[in-house]
Amino acid sequence: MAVKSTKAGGLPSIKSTVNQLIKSKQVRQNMVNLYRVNKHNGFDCPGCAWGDEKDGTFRFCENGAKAVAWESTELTVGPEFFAQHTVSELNKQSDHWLEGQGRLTHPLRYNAQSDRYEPISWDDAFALVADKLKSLHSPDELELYTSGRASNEASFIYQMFGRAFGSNNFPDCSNMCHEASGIALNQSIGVGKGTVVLKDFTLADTIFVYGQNPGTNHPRMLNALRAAAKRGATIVSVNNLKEVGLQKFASPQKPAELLGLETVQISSRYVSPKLGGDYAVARGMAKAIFANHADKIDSSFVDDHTAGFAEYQTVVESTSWEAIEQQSGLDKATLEELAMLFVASSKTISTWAMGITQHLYSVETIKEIVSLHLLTGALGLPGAGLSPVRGHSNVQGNRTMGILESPKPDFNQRMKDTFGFNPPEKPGHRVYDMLAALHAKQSRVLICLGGNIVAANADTPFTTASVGNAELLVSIATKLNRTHVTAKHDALLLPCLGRTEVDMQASGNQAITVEDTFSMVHGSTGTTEPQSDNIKSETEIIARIAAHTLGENTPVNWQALIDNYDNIRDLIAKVIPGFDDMNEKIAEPGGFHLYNAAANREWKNQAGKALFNTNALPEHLFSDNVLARIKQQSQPVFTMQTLRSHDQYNTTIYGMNDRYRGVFGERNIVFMNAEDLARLNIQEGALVDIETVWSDDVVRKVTRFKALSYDIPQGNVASYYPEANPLVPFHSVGKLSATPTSKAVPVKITPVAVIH
Ligand SMILES: Nc1nc2c(c(=O)[nH]1)N[C@H]1C(S)=C(S)[C@@H](COP(=O)(O)OP(=O)(O)OC[C@H]3O[C@@H](n4cnc5c(=O)[nH]c(N)nc54)[C@H](O)[C@@H]3O)O[C@H]1N2
Ligand SMILES: Nc1nc2c(c(=O)[nH]1)N[C@H]1C(S)=C(S)[C@@H](COP(=O)(O)OP(=O)(O)OC[C@H]3O[C@@H](n4cnc5c(=O)[nH]c(N)nc54)[C@H](O)[C@@H]3O)O[C@H]1N2
Ligand SMILES: [Mo]
Repeated sequence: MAVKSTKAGGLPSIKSTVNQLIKSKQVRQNMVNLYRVNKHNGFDCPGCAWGDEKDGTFRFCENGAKAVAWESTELTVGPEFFAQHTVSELNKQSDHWLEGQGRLTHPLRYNAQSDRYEPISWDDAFALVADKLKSLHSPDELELYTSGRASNEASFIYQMFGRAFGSNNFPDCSNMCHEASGIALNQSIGVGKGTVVLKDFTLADTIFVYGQNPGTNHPRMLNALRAAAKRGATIVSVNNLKEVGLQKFASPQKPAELLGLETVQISSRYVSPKLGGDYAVARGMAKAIFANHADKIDSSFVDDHTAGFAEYQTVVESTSWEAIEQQSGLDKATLEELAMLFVASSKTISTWAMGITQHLYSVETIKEIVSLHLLTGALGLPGAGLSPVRGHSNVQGNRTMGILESPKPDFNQRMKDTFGFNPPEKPGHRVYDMLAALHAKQSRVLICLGGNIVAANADTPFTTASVGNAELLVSIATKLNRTHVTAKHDALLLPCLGRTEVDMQASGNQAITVEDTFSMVHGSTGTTEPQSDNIKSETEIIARIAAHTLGENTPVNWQALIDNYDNIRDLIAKVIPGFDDMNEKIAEPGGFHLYNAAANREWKNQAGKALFNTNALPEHLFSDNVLARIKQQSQPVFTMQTLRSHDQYNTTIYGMNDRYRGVFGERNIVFMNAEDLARLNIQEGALVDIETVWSDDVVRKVTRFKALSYDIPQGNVASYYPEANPLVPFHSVGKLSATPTSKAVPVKITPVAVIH
């Protein structure tokens, strides 16, 4: 059994933070950086999207510190490095090694003959992109990918450039992440975002945390949960495996807790459903509410604000307990208890993340969670509501700025009014469509505003082939990663500033803005001097590509936008609702909150009402043809989830440890239930091969993973992302979200034969 840590946070997390800073070889500047993180006049933490009161207090978390240290390393990779290594050689290195080489400092162009990245001037690079784009047969052959770190300013001009060029192909990391949340919330409550703000966590009586590991991925959320637990709020964790951070937490900011003298019990109840079983969990809770707590149904809220109640009641009551228990893996008594906790107060918040959104039925599952809130009216009240906890620090802002494949007509109208061109109306590509189009060579140019699509997406060989097909691959990046070394034809690697760095333009050091998971928009100003004069801001790179490409047809003076980002914000104010007087509003400490209609009980969806989920529970969590293959297997088939270790930021691997889960020095791990290990006759720590069971005949396999016993339901296993991505079939995506089902892959596990 992996020896787990017994609590999250505390002294080890401070030690680990400091170690990170020392290893980054820039201790002094890093301490200054940490001090300025998430403060007014400082920069927004490039870690997660959790919000903070921007009241000037010193706040950081261990993983935010890692993100800052990783970005502000003094190590660099310039032309000499690339002269020494061919791209094929680099592609043999690990993700950890590639990024660990340091910051990119020089624009580079891939030379397929020499198989090397070679220096190019910025002007030549921009001209090259412009020439290639002008040669395309159709704007649809261009793909514009975005990862969620890009600022509002960079995202806004990026989408404006793409639309002026004629494309709606804006795949982004949300397509692999919270897509289902946006779709489900838009349809059911008319706003694709969470309805609560940080303050609500101080008022809630009950907090349900579904499919999320905040101890690692949103450590600042633990402060909110800790405070809630201390004042007696009930916290219920619904998680497939036992996560230390959701059990006990010692705050690094409280001396007694830091010294290990005191820890706070976070969850008062912790249940572990089967993977994908949350739909049935929420359905079971609803069934128990109808049966045992009908008096807690807020009928005036239901009557005034919702539609579909009667059908919902019918479909819930007709779902059998047998089906609910079988699919959730939890028994009726447990679900009745959860229902009791849920109705105990209408000041209830539900939060969720990837354990909910990366499944076949994610959209429906979220609608079912929403329905519970509609029953008791736990929505649009202080201390009550829905909180999808976003990943990347500005992924929500990207969407607000128009990074999406199918904008609404009123957005297009405002774009037209502001810029004078007709934006394309045909829906563009999401990540899934983009990779399919590149695979089929229908798309020809891929521009990546950050991220690492090759390592991040499913089915690594398929994704690699797709990206390799790009006739021109343009990566705007801080560090070298797998995507860059996947280039096969022409490619540019354009080094950009990180959020911690000074972005000096004609009018001075530029602030950018971001939107956190609570829809708070605030400024961020870098404080570290960039490692090289040759690194440009994302905003400038996009503006120059746009200026070169659009030429005389340009709708704006790009140089003016580069000189002063206030000018970009003035344009945002014209196009995006809620951003009027943006420049004045971001000058306020803490920034401003974007109005959320659902939080005010106004329903902006088609029905004009909050909608109950009226779908029947699916019979199975895999589609029929996959199920047929599963049934043909002679050996047991497990469901695998792929998750993050404590030492990584998505595809960025900081280190090889996963402290809270007791794993050190390695990542090719599969966590299994001890009974399953015994059943397969696998010794603790033995090596196994893992192979996907799918409806096609493609072999998807990873080899020599170490099997460790863990507190996880029988039949379920867990492995780290991105190492396990080759196992996730490309076409295995959420029914309505097209998000890879990274938390539910059917696999068989075979011990590696030991050769004596
Ligand atoms: N340090 C750090 N911070 C991060 C990131 C990072 O990689 N490192 N990534 C950022 C990004 S982009 C995102 S989206 C978020 C991700 O934040 P999380 O969603 O917390 O990330 P995962 O590691 O994917 O964890 C999924 C959790 O859901 C549980 N789970 C999996 N499947 C199921 C299920 O079917 N049902 C239930 N009930 N539980 C399930 C897993 O056991 C695990 O605890 O974090 C953001 N913050
Ligand atoms: N199997 C499996 N796959 C998953 C997931 C999973 O849980 N399981 N999670 C999915 C999720 S939630 C997400 S969000 C995606 C993440 O997908 P992406 O967002 O594409 O990937 P990241 O790893 O966050 O991107 C890291 C790279 O971003 C670049 N970078 C870092 N900072 C900056 C910056 O400030 N500017 C620019 N331009 N570049 C920068 C660096 O070059 C770094 O290598 O992965 C998804 N993939
Ligand atoms: Mo994410």
